[in-house]
Amino acid sequence: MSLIEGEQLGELLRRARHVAVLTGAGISAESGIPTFREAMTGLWAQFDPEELATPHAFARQPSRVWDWYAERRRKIGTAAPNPGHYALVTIEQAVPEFTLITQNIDGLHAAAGSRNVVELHGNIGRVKCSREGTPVEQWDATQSPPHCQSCGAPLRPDVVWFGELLPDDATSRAWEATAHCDVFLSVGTSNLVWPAASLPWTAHGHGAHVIVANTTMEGQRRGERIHHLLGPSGETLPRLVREAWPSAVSRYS
Ligand code: BJW
Repeated sequence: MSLIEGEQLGELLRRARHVAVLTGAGISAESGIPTFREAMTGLWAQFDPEELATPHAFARQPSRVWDWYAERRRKIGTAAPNPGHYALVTIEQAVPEFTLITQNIDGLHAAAGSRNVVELHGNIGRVKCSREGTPVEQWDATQSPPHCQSCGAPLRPDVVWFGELLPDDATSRAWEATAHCDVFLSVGTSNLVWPAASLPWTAHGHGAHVIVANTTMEGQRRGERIHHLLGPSGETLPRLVREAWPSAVSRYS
């Protein structure tokens, strides 16, 4: 584990030229959105991801998959960003270069005011044709799933399922930032899903300091230039920002 803590991590952040951040479901937990893999509370405790978040599942049970996403879209629609999201906005405003790479599909980083956001796994607010991939603005909410008006194929959420490739543009922006940042912040992710899981260690391999913010050390690497902020990111990130920029005016202070 890192030997530098608190104020020294703040100093590290304050001196950074390019900060890259990878967020996962944990950063939105304090906004009331369940994570995926935590026993009892995670989304996957009630639903098997292999049954729902795959193209195969959608082909077999389109209505079940569509309804699951419709319910999550409704829940996300009532959620608001939390102090962890706002802390990242403050960092973006304070450092010369900043890239926020998220695995989340909830849109809460943009809602908080983050600007340079890379959505690796899509966005639940968008819907596309499952055959042609064309974005669809309006659909018949009484159907499950609704169908494409142009080709008749079922519509699906514009998210990345297991076995699917990540969007090209998001992938190149994420890997570019990862290779060039000097501080990489990994927030609220179990680091189990590839290729996103490789990003912190790719940054580390290029010489970056990696700060891991999570409620648990489970599954997280330790070593030189790897630092841990243990606790809910809605508390640890604002504290880190206050240590870096004591006078920062923000939504959470
Ligand atoms: C807090 C907190 C608080 C809680 N504060 N922290 C074998 C080996 C290696 C790879 C593979 C393999 N077999 C298949 C693969 C590839 C596969 C993969 O990685 N599978 C693994 C399960 C093994 N990956 C893919 O298929 C990807 N595509 C790909 O690789 O293409 C090339 C390829 C094609 C074909 C074959 C092989 C390769 C695509 C992955 C797409 C993932 N999609 C999902 C669903 C998105 C849509 C939706 O939301 O429904 O993305 S799955 C799900 O997991 C979602 C998440 O973005 C993603 C990551 O989860 P995340 O965010 O880390 O959440 P959790 O719940 O796991 O963790 C929460 C964390 O927060 C925990 O650590 C908590 O402690 C912490 N926490 N509260 C701070 N308050």
